[in-house]
Amino acid sequence: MKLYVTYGSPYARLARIMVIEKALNERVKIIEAKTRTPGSPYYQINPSGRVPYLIDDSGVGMEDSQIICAYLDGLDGKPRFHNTAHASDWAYLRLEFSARGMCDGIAVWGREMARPANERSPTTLAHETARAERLADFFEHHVSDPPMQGLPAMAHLTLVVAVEMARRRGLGDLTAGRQRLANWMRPLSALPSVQRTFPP
Ligand SMILES: N[C@@H](CCC(=O)N[C@@H](CS)C(=O)NCC(=O)O)C(=O)O
Repeated sequence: MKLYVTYGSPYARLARIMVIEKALNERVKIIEAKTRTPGSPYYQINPSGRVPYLIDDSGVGMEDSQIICAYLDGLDGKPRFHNTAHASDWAYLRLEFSARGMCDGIAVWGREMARPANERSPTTLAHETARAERLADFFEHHVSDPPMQGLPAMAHLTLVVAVEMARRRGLGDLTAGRQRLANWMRPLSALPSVQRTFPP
């Protein structure tokens, strides 16, 4: 299989974490894609131009970290990060999707910052910073909820990747002054799969 990524993408990072967690390193070749570049040869592979993108053993391509992570996690018939009980566990799902919403906002912030300084929108940057802070407050109150405890699932990985991206890209340390979130993050940030996929 081939997994197209960029090393700064939080969504591609989730797929890369899954490859490591599920010991698929031998089966999945990770390839860096050239995104956001007019005429990139990657557009011939994935017309949307986004990462992650997985081409499976039969040559079929699939886009989006949610489906790719679920696919990779389920290949051995023993999904660990997509517990079947979670599929109808609304307490869990609500948190997973809030984590994803947080990641989406921080990604928008990162994209804005990647533009030339004179093309950045201060309104967008302020809007996304405020969203990230509000969601960090939300998780400060919810990381001790049962769905955020125990073995890591996609909700945990998504929140870790979002908070680490905010810190790495310069939006700020969302764990500062949020002790429960900081304590909750520590063991997850220390997972070898999370460490090995830390963005450049
Ligand atoms: N919902 C998608 C989001 C993927 C996404 O937005 N990827 C960004 C990188 S963080 C990308 O490939 N951007 C390139 C572009 O928009 O052309 C997922 O979960 O995989």
